[in-house]
Amino acid sequence: MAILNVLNYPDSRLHKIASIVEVVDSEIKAIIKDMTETMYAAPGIGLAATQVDFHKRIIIVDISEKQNDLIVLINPEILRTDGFQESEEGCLSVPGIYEKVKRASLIKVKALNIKGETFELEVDGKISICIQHEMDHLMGKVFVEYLSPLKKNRIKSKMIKRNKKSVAI
Ligand code: K1U
Ligand code: ZN
Repeated sequence: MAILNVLNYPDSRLHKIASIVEVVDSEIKAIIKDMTETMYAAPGIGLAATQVDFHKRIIIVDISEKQNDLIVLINPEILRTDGFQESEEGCLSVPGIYEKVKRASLIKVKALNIKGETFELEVDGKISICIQHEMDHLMGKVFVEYLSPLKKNRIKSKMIKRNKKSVAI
């Protein structure tokens, strides 16, 4: 297992569209193991393959406090949504920035698990927000893109300065 590098916003690789996983083979299982280690080490409650520069439709989420309730979603598809909720989101690719985003309240999702079996999940609350956030990453969308151009550009400038500093150190 390995801790992978998480891409920092702004980075053009965060805007790539992930492709479908054709077969859940050993390469896919290995990247999922590494993503899990990376998410738990960060720590985070979700991670999309896009964020570790692997452009296949894979996301993982675990909103439990004890990091013992991992859900792997391969080729996730939203089947149904209901209602709206607004809450503060963070992102491992935009560290230290938390902003309110409006999303669907309830989602019904279909995906493959790590064994390549199809399953469905109907969730609301925090896990629903997290899955929607991670699915956006697979489409090349970072949560700051929901904000006003003014807020988004302020965050972008802050991140560029911060990224330059961390390269210099
Ligand atoms: O970068 C990511 O996609 C992960 C992100 C997931 C997320 C958080 C909040 C709302 C929507 C999606 C994070 O995990 S940021 C870190 C975070 O929120 C957190 C970390 C440790 C404990 C509790 C929360
Ligand atoms: Zn994110």
